[in-house]
Amino acid sequence: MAKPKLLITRKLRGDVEARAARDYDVMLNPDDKVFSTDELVAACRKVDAVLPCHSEHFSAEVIDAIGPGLRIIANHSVGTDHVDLAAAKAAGVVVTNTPDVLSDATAEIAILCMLGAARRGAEGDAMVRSGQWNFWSPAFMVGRQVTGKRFGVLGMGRVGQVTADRARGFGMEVHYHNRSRLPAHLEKGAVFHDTLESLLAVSDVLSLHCPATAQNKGIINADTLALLPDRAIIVNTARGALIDEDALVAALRSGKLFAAGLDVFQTEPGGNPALSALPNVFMLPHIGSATEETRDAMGFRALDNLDAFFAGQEPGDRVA
Ligand code: 8YV
Repeated sequence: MAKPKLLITRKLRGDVEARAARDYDVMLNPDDKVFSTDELVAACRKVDAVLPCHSEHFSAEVIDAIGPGLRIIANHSVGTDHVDLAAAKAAGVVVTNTPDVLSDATAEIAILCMLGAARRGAEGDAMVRSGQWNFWSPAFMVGRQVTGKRFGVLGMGRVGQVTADRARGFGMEVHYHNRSRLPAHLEKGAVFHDTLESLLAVSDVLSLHCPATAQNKGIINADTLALLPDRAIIVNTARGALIDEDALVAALRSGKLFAAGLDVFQTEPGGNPALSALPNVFMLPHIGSATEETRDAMGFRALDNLDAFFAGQEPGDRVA
């Protein structure tokens, strides 16, 4: 039987591409070129399945333009906001994601962002790197300590739960808001808040771990930032769309926020020059899941979903 035709849109690690080439008639992208929308549509028209990253956008128009040949979008990501799930469902295209396998890596980056923000990591690094470190004093580069502070988690899914575990390791008290309260064995003593407002009021550090659904877009804005304790710290490793960046810049400039640690931005790649201009922002280029181990695990998980689909089974991580 002919192998299913599979497009892998971006360059993945060697073992993942080798497994894909063994089991599929695979179209790779060895130069890691970013597809234009037209190129994405044209390439997807030639295959039964696509394994994309969050960098490829499957809007309703794109799904419609691809037409009936494409049977499954097996994402190499936990987030699926780059795919119009309703349109995919209506077109009979199955969609999967890669949950669980990136929770540890993303939690590590969230903690890095928190510490980088609290301890003025960007400022300190820039000073030493640029040769401008010519002074030391006990009053110099004083940051905020996270020990004993309240760690607010917005979205207590898998990444939120692991990040909360890591924050407990720093002696932080965990609070969270989620659509529903977790059972005690997952909550692990964290304080549940049934409203966002109630969580914000106690979050010395607020870490975002919710998906960028239409409802959540801009959930952190001038009104919600005002509810945080003065000199709070914001960490975002989820999606840039969750934050109104103009409001964030204003809160960082005014001192309402002590600092922010950001791995994601409204504009990616690129970021936001107004945020880059602020010394109290610690920034990374969307690398939450970028470890050797996790990249392999994400690729294999996406292939597991494809294997199940083409074996006539329900893929484990079906989201549409
Ligand atoms: C990935 C992500 O880097 O999984 C997600 O939703 O944002 C990141 O882990 C990216 O999507 C890789 O495809």
